[in-house]
Amino acid sequence: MIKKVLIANRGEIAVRIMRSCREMGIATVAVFSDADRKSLHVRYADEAVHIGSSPSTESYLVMEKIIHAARITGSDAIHPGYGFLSENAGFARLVRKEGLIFIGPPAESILKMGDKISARSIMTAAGVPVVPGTKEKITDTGAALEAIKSIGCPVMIKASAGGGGKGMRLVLNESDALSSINSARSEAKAAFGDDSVYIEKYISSPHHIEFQILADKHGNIIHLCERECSIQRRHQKIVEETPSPIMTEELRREMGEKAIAAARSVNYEGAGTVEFLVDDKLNYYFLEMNTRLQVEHPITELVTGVDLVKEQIMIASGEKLSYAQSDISQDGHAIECRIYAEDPDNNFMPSPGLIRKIAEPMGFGVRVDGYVYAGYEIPLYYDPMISKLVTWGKTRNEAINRMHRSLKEYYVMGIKTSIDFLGKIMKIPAFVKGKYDTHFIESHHELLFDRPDADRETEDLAMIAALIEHLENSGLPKNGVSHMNLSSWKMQKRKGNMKFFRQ
Ligand code: MV4
Repeated sequence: MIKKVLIANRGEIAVRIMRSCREMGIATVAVFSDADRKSLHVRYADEAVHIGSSPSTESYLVMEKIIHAARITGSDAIHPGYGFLSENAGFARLVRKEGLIFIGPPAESILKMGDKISARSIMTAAGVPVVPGTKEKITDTGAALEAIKSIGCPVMIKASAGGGGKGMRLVLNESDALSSINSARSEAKAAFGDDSVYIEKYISSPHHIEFQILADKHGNIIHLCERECSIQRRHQKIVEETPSPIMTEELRREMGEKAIAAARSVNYEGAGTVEFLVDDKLNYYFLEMNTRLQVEHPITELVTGVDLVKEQIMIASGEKLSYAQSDISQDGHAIECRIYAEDPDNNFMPSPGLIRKIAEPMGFGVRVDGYVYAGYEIPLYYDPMISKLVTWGKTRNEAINRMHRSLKEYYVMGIKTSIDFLGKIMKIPAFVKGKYDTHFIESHHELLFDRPDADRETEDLAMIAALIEHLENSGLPKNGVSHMNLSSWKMQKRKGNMKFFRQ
């Protein structure tokens, strides 16, 4: 029986996990760094332990400090969330060696999937299709060159220890092969301390589609259908949805079975995600498996009705899955937008700082997984994601329209955010039609990003001049009630709406 869980994470995911714990009657322990003293995850928890200074290498990544915090609070279990120590096999092992429950997969499963070449060969043996390419670790440049010649360009060079695009190079012509091999290997060496690579045939304009799976300690494994994650920028997902607009009933059944086979082949336990590339002819290929709860898990929860964190906790307690495969179906459609403290019109530069005011969307079919509040200062030490806005609709169109109105309701003052940028995505015809792939953002640059700075400044000046004139000419009524409320909120929401200034 798990009675108290320590959450070895911060921000929105720590709060998300605590919410499920509270519903299950489980006590929660937060850990926090200097920068997170006032973070909502600390306020939300039943207890909180300070674990060090702001850099994550001195707090959230220090295994011994997390274990110590669990000890002194009498926690039974540790939930790692995503990022930080969540896919660290050594941590999973250490937690269990200390007699605590790790709410996650066995260390062995993490290790097998963490080495991408080992994962490829295990998948092949399990009958899960992988992208055609090399089977052995390549550790010298000559062998890499040979492999590229025999597979034939275009190819992808990928780091064995990689994932998420690090140490990856596209080679279009054989003449570029040598320099790409060298740069991929040195990047891999610097990032992972391992410069071994493998080579795959390049799949052009693929979809990134992943399957959620749940596996208990009794050999039961189910899948909870797919998430379409093709809308991303530099390997950062921006918008995710389920069902995928390109999915068919038959393909879902087939890929779901392969995802289950993938999990079974590494003796998986807990919640996990099997990622696939899907080409325009609906051929699919195993890419990698994420051995953790993912950022975008809520869209699966909204259409299947399954609380994935509760299932993780029950699985870790040794219970059987509460659902059979036949209990799982998709009801309606869900979309997630990741809200970042970043400036999309300035190369997505992080925009940490004080949140002066905030109003989050509400209403039917709207879920906000966040952790910030008015008066909170977003630290510069961690990922600048401030929340995930998730909408549900009976149909895809309803989910899109609901997302659009929710983004319009979302108001944050004090920092730059990606909210307006996401609103533009909801209106792009290719998105509305569900006709997009992993090149979506770069293919719609014109519609998504502002004109050059010079233009913007001229327009800003014109608006400021119009506003000053308006303020000088309009005395507000004595009772203070006005149909024209020039609060900073409306100013912000009506930015660019010249009608407002001209009336
Ligand atoms: C590929 C590919 C095309 N062909 N592999 C990017 C992240 C990493 N996990 C794998 N990635 C890719 N691997 C082959 N053989 C294209 C990508 C890719 C991509 C994949 C998923 C989502 C977005 C992407 C954006 C660019 C490239």
